[in-house]
Amino acid sequence: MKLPDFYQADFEAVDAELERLLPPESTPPASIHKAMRYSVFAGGKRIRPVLCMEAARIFSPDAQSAVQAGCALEFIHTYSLIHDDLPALDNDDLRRGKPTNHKVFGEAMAILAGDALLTLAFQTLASAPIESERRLKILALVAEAAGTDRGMIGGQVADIEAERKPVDGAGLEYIHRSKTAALIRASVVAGAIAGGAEPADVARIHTFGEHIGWAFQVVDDLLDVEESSAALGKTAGKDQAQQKATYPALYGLEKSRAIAADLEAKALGELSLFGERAAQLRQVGEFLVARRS
Ligand code: GRG
Repeated sequence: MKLPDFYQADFEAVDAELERLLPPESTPPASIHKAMRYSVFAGGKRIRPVLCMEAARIFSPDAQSAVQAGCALEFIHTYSLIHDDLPALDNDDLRRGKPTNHKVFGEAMAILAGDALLTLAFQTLASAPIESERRLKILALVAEAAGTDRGMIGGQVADIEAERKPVDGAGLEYIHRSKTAALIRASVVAGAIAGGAEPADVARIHTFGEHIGWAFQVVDDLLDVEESSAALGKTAGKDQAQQKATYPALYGLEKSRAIAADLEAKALGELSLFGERAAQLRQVGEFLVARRS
C-alpha cells in the first residue's frame, strides 16, 4: 500500500525530533549512544509517532506538541524490539533487514540500549511541550501501556508462557491486546490528549487505538505465515517454529483475515463522528492493517 503524502512529512518531522532527543554518538560513553541510535535509525515505519501526531491533529491544527510524545513512544517500541530479539527471548538475528542490536553490539550493550531507550522515553515525556496536567495524564497512560497489567510486558509474559501450550480465544486476545495494541492505543490517546481533546473524544480515540492495534497484530501473525523473510525484513515462519499462540494457529488463515477486517471496521467506525478531521488518522489506520513490507 502506498503511503499518503502527509505520512512522509510526519515521518520527517519525527526523524528530526528523534535526532534532537537522542544524545550524539560522540557523547560518552559513545558505545551506548551508538547502540541506541543504531536501532532507532534502523528503518522503522514510525507508525506510533505518526498515529500520535494524526490523533492530535483532529483536535488541534498544530501537531507540534505531539511530536515529542510520539518520539517517546518510538523509543519504547524500539526498546521492546531490541529486547525481544535477544537470545533469552526470540533469539533473532535479523530485524528490519539488518543484524539485530545484540548481533552488532553484543548482548550486554543491547540490554543496556533497551533500558536506556525506555528511560529516555520517560525523560522525553516529562519535558514535552504540553500543558502540565495533560502531560502527567500522558505519562501515566504510557507507563501503564508499557507495563505488566494488560500492558506490553504483561502481554509478552503471557506470550512466552503460552508457547507450546494450547491457548483459547480469550488467552490469545489478552496477549494481542496487551503485547501490541496497548502501545498503539497509548500512541493515539496521548496524541488526542496533547491536542486538547475532551474526555468523550479521548474515549473514542481509545477504542479506535485498541481495535486498530489488535487488528495490526492479527495481520502481523498472518504476515509471518504468508510472507518471506526477505519481504518482512525479519525471520518469517518463526511463530509456527516456536509454536506461538497466534490467530492463524487458532482460527486458520481465512477466519483470521475476517477477524482482522472486523476489528478494522470497529476501529474506523469510532472515527466517523470526527468526519473529515479524522481523514488522515483513518488513512494511517488503514495502512496499518493493509501493510505489506
Ligand atoms: C521485550 C518488553 C518486551 C516486549 C516485547 C512488542 C514486543 C513485546 C515485541 C516485539 C516483537 C513483536 C511481535 C511485536 C509486536 C508488535 C509489532 C508487530 C511490532 C512491529 O512493529 P512495526 O511494524 O515495526 O511498527 P517497525 O520496524 O516499522 O518499527
